[in-house]
Amino acid sequence: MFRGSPLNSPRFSRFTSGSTEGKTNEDDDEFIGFATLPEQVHRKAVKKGFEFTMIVMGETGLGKSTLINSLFLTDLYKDRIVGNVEDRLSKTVNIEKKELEIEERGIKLKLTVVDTPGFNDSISAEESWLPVVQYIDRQFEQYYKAESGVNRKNIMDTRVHCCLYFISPYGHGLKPTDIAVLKLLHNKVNIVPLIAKADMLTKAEVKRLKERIIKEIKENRINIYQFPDCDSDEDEEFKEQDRALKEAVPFAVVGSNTVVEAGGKKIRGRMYPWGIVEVENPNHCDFLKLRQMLISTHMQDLKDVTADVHYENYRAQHIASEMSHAHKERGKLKRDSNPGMEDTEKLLQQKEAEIKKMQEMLARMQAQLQGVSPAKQMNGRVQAM
Ligand SMILES: Nc1nc2c(ncn2[C@@H]2O[C@H](COP(=O)(O)OP(=O)(O)O)[C@@H](O)[C@H]2O)c(=O)[nH]1
Ligand SMILES: [Mg+2]
Repeated sequence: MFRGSPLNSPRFSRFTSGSTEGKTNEDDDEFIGFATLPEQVHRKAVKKGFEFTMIVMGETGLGKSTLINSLFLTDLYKDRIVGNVEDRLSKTVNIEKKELEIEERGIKLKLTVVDTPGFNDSISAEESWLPVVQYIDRQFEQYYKAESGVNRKNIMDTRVHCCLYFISPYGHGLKPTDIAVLKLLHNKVNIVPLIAKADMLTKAEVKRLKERIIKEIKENRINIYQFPDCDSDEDEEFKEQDRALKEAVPFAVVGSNTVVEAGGKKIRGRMYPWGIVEVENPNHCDFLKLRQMLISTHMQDLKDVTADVHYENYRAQHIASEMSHAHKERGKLKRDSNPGMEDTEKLLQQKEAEIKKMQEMLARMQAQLQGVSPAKQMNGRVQAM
């Protein structure tokens, strides 16, 4: 009858007794409820969806567009009809944004891949990489404006979270152009270095080139994306996977737009007279490691580093330049108003000088008048007459 009474409710009695006996499902009642916070965050994030943007950079002809296609545009969406990629792929001449909405188990991901023409070692190289740097800056600028605006609720985050940087397999490491471009980019975006067309190299050559590149990156103080440390309480398998991932940098990749038959299976690969290089075979290249890292293990960290380090960097610089601009303007204002002030002062000084002159004249005249007797004055006047 009085089931609603708090005194009689099982919840109240459990609270006071603290007994752990006879726990039932109703024990959940004991919680205030904030344990559902992760769930709430999750639900909200899921509703909003996730956004991730990456850009590719490096010399032309290193297989950037091919790798993008291999990574995302076709095999991730087996149901999607993308058409024959080989036909569509031509030399990239402009910065091209490719957007994809992916949904997996109800979770939406808006993936943007920015393809760039890359550069070649010609004199006009700067002309080709500068637009990329400007593109990255522009996304920061847009975000900054949106963030300082009135409607901050639904900001579209187009900031670039990752830059896949392609290094030639033919050289002996980084070229001077690579170093210059990387230095322009490294404080703006997470750089993930790749050895392009790894099928051109033997296993030993890949190993040597990787060591060389890492050494040169260090020597030139280039900041590439640092993989976060693995939690010590993770299981051994996870730790091993994490170690292997870190050791694989720069990832040696192979891209292909063709599906070939191997052992009765259709696989993405490159067919040579002596055999097939399989894109998704971990013994052939690091393609799978790269894709796993980007999509399933490090996407959120790449986003966090972008927001906490690169964007904050931009924001601090932007505010500093705004302040110095304001400072200059104020200085200019003072200087601008100076001539006016000087003019008035000069005028005042002139007037004062004139007044002083007249006063002196008056004083002299008075002195003259006082010094001369009235008679003389009269005489004078008479004489003058
Ligand atoms: N050997 C080899 N060739 C590749 C690979 N990826 C792309 N290619 C070829 O390299 C050429 C240039 O590729 P593309 O993707 O247009 O290069 P981008 O200029 O960097 O975008 C094309 O003929 C591709 O078929 C690769 O992993 N290995
Ligand atoms: Mg291209």
